[in-house]
Amino acid sequence: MSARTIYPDCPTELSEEQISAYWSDGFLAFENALSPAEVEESRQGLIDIARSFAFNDEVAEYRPMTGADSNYGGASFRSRSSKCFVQLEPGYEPSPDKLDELVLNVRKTQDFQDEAPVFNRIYTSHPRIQGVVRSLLGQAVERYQTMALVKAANGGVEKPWHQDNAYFAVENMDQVIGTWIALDDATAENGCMRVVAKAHKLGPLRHHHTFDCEIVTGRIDPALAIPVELKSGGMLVFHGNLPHQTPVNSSSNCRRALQYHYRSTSNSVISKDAYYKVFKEADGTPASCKAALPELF
Ligand SMILES: O=C(O)CCC(=O)C(=O)O
Repeated sequence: MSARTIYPDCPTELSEEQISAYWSDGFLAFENALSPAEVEESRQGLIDIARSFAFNDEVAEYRPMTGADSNYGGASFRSRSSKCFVQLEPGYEPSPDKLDELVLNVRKTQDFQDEAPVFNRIYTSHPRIQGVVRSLLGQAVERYQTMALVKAANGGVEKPWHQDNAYFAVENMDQVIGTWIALDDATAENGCMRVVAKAHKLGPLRHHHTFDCEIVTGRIDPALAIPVELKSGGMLVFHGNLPHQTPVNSSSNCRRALQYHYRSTSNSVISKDAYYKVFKEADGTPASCKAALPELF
């Protein structure tokens, strides 16, 4: 078994060498982007959101599970006052008297940045995270999307190979950056991020819909995947076209992460239909998640 790569501590500004490595490999990884106190506050913040939304009809609307065999089929609680929602693992049946269990079975919390000050601070003004993003996108940065991803212990589901730009709709695909921040030590066993270095240079790859939106077989070689194992507080920064995946959590603890996306201000969001014409394969075939399943995106 090869030793875990130890990444450098997260700086507040990238060196020229790090910037070139990002454009060449499609990603960079760092330890200690968040302090242990910020990690702890974030973990607690996610638990608080789930507990305050769950079966609390004034705060959030409950939508029961629609299917156990789709990553989008889990039960959810949707805020009545913001866009935030908490989606549970597919197949998990929540119950109002089992909230401690429910918080361990969240799969995704979306648009959560305004639900606790710590999340907004990390998204908008954290010196290391903003410093890295601005080193790559320039000073004029727009915030694009927030998600927190939990992989439940003993079987939390796979997020299959995809490019985040397949979900988005921007004019310039090079100007979208994802930051993925570990809130637990992320390991190959519990479902850390895996990436195919340099594959962002392949451009848009066709996605189809299986249990989730994923790159069709044969476009990338998963055998080349690099597991990006990080200590809690570490951060992966990746290009919007970089294929990535997280496997099933086969450990006995949950694996939590925050994911914030940014784009440069000059990079406009366009309509999904216009994006069909941008996010396409070399032969012109529309390749985005909306092209794969129009009704979901
Ligand atoms: O953290 C994960 O499990 C997957 C995150 C991801 O790639 C995504 O949701 O786009």
